[in-house]
Amino acid sequence: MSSTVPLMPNTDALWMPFTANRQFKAAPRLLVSASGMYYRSLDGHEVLDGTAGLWCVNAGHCRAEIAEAIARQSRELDYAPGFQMGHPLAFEAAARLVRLMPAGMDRIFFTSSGSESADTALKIALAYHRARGEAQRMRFIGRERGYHGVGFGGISVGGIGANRKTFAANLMPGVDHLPHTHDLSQAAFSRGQPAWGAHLADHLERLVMLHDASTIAGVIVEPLAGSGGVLVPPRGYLERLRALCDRYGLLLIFDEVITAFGRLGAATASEYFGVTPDIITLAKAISNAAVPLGAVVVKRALYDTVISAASPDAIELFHGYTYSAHPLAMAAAIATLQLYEREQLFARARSLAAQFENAAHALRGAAHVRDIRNLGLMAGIELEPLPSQPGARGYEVFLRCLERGVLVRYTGDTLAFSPPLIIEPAQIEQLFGTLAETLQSIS
Ligand code: PXG
Repeated sequence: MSSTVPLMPNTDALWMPFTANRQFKAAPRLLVSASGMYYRSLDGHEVLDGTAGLWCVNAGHCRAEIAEAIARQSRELDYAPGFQMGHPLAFEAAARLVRLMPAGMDRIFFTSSGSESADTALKIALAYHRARGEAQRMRFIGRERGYHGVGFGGISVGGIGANRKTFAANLMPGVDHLPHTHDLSQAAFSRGQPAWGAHLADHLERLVMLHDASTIAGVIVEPLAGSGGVLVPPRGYLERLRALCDRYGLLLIFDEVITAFGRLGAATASEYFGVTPDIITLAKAISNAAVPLGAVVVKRALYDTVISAASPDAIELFHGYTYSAHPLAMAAAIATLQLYEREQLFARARSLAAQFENAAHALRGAAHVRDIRNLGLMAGIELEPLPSQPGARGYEVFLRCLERGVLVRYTGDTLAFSPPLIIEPAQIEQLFGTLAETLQSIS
């Protein structure tokens, strides 16, 4: 970590994302370095990272192997065009990624973010149906409280009202939504997957009746919804979605931007739940967030269908990004995947999950807590909102925890925990212990 003390910069020029800019700039919170489980703040405090950045730094911060791979690559090949040209690391990264994916899902399209992955997945689904001669399958079914990034495709299938309302007039047409699965009267304080709620998948059947299967391209859900408040899928729910998609010829897209790479103790949520979709979107921990990177994983049959529908010399999919398979991102991904394997971090997450669950659920009965949800190394603790001030209590708890040296996320009044998978048992206790103290101290 740097020994010189950085100064508070002038904050005027930056328009910050998903941030209350004026509130932040009145009292900025700056992080200046990081290592392993900890950030260091501008004012010199260590902060335990209870969120792996934004659910993305699964191997912990500033890992030397990843940093070195990026530095080496930046000197050797900084950039190579990805259209009609290639470089070896792109193929190597794709091949390595395939080894972690469910059997048969072995074709990879690289993007630079989860938002790009979501929009790419939707476009691939459309291209697939068109290639099969069913171009009229253009509708998508998303889910309330779902988050699929901030592209127009992603906010259209997404189900977070605040992210949609400003742009409502220009959302993608032909989108409908399943109900979310959150119902405190039925499933509050469930440990792991709630026993209640599998029947909510049957709303897909209702939507198929309404729109007709022949107009629907696919269904996109997060297997476990993160940003919407850590909503764990009810037992049997994903299985039912899969069966209905099969029955009606709909592609099932799992947005695994948060859930992949060990968060649940397996390489993917698909593997963890034993439900294989047709398309998986990835980002975040794919490169340990050290360089922006996303990917879309598709079943071989989908790839083959799209590829073989075009004449042999033709571009099969008119889609891609300047930074698809960027050499630095490829180097970071390869080093990251090697690190996950060498340190067996997915198994580590699995072995810590029971302690994590117990530590989270120990807050049952603490002041203001109205629900606790968890799976793997992910937990959501939902607080009673302050009267007519939704989100205010979540924000206050976030601030007070930060003062106590622990970074948590809040989404509305739900606190979200998703630490790096290298977390130590004592740090798990610190995480939830700090929250317990904080809850006791606020009104
Ligand atoms: N899909 C899912 C499931 C996500 O969680 C995205 C897509 C978009 O990824 P990009 O890389 O375009 O941001 C995400 C991102 C939070 C939070 O605290 C969550 C995300 C991003 C920022 C904050 O809930 N998820």
